[in-house]
Order: sequence, then structure tokens, then C-alpha cells
Amino acid sequence: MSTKFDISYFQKELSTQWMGQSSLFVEELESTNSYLKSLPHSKVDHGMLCLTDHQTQGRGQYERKWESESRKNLTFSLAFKPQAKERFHVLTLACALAIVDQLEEFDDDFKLCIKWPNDVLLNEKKVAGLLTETMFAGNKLDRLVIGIGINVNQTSFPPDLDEATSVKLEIDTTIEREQFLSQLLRRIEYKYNLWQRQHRALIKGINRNILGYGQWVGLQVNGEILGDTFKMLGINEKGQLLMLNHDGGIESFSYEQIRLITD
Ligand code: BT5
Repeated sequence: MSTKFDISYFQKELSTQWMGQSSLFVEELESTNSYLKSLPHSKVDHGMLCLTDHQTQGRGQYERKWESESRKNLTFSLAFKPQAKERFHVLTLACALAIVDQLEEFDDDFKLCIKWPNDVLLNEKKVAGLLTETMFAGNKLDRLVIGIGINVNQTSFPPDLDEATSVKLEIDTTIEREQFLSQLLRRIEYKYNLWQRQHRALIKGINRNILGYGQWVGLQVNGEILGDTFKMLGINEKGQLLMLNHDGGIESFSYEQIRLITD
């Protein structure tokens, strides 16, 4: 029997300054991202966490689905109210990097990487996905919501998710979700501060862990597969992906434009 997420234990374990200090646990929700977006501005604190144990309509990009077994995993969203009006994709990747750092602690032999634009792979399978959404009031950013799904203790996946794995499947140990999340939020808080200060170390950290870095890869740009390969040079401070073409020119692509073909 899986047990309910213990929010008071999690709060006791949490040692951040602000990240997740305001938190909401709802046993069942359609989507934690949708829920945090539906709240009025005054009810949403910077760094607010919304977590559910049973997400009935978890979303990925382009209305794709996020499927997660109840009470086994982590499905949550964080709300941010940053000063910056751009570079949001760097922040998404910073959260992905925090997940990589956290998972590295479990096993030195884990093969971990960030897969552009918003996945974390563990031993070449998807262990986590991130969904970032923005809400504007006029041209002013009201909030940024980063939704994170991490497969923690789920041990079987439906046949259409044969590319999925969980931490438990890889190390055969049940993970305490409350402790896992409290540690992860500390890492995310740290990365957020680097992001806000536009610290080079963050971009370097992301590039060191991004799948395909320094390799020649195929590209799909605006839905079209290109004939040529490009050498991936990593991301820049704006979160654009830099690609070297065969003529020695460097091209930059935004998050929305580009998908990598690494196999
Ligand atoms: C993502 O989208 O990977 C982002 C997922 C974000 C989920 C979180 S959970 C909390 C918050 N609330 C929400 O409603 N969403 C966020 P994308 O890159 O579009 O990938 C979606 C694809 O991942 C699906 O089409 C499936 O192929 C696959 N998928 C679905 N569930 C999965 C799982 N549990 N593990 C691995 N892959 C999965």
C-alpha cells in the first residue's frame, strides 16, 4: 500500500529560505499547473508549491499527457514572480539540472542528462518532465509556473510509456518522497539564485549535462527535419541553443523552434 504524501513531515524537513515555504497539498487535482494558474494573484507567493498525489489530467507540452500512478511519484508545480521578463527557458533547464544533481546522489553509476527542451533522462529513459507556463497581466509578468513530474517509486508503466523509468526501477529501493522533495527544493532555490544573478556557472552546468553536447546531431526546426547535421555548442545566457553548421557558421535557435534528433 502506498501512503499519502505527508505534507507536515515535508515542511519540517524543508530547509529553504523561501522556495516551497508556502505550500498547498491537495490529494486529487486535475493538474497542479492549472491549479496554480487559476489562483488570484494575491494568493500566490513567490516560490509557492502546489503538490498532488493523484493528478487526473496531468499535462505535457502541446496538450500531451503526463501519466503518473497515485501516491508513488512527485507531481507538483512551483510559482515564481521574478523581475526578469525573459530567459525563462534557462530557469526550466536550471530546475532540470537540480533534478540531475539530486539523482546523482543516489548512485555514482547513474547516467543522467537533460534532454532538450525539458526532460531528464536516467539511464537513457525519461525519469522526469517539466512544463513551464507564463501568465501575463497586460505586458507585465504575473507569474511563471514550472510543473515537474518525477517518477520516483512507480515500478511499472503502461506499454505506450516504454521510454519511462523511475528511481526505484533503477536502484530497487523505495524513496521517501517528502525528503526527496525537500532536498530538491533546496537545490532549485540555489539554482534560481544563480539564474537571477545570470551566473555563468549555471549555463556551464546545464551544458555539461545536456544530451548531445559537442556532438553532431540532426535537427527539426519549426516542425521540419533538416537535411544537414549540426554540432551542438550548448545554450547561451538567453536559453537559445547554439549550433555550428558545416560551413563554420553558428546559428541560434529558440526553445519553441527546435527539437534534436540524437539517434
Ligand atoms: C513533459 O512534457 O514531459 C512535461 C510533463 C510535466 C508534468 C508535470 S506533473 C505536475 C505538473 N502539472 C501538470 O499538469 N504537468 C506538470 P512532454 O515533453 O510534452 O512529454 C509528454 C510525453 O511524455 C507524453 O506524451 C508521454 O510520451 C511521456 N510521458 C507521459 N507520462 C510519463 C511518465 N510518467 N514518465 C515518462 N514519460 C511520460
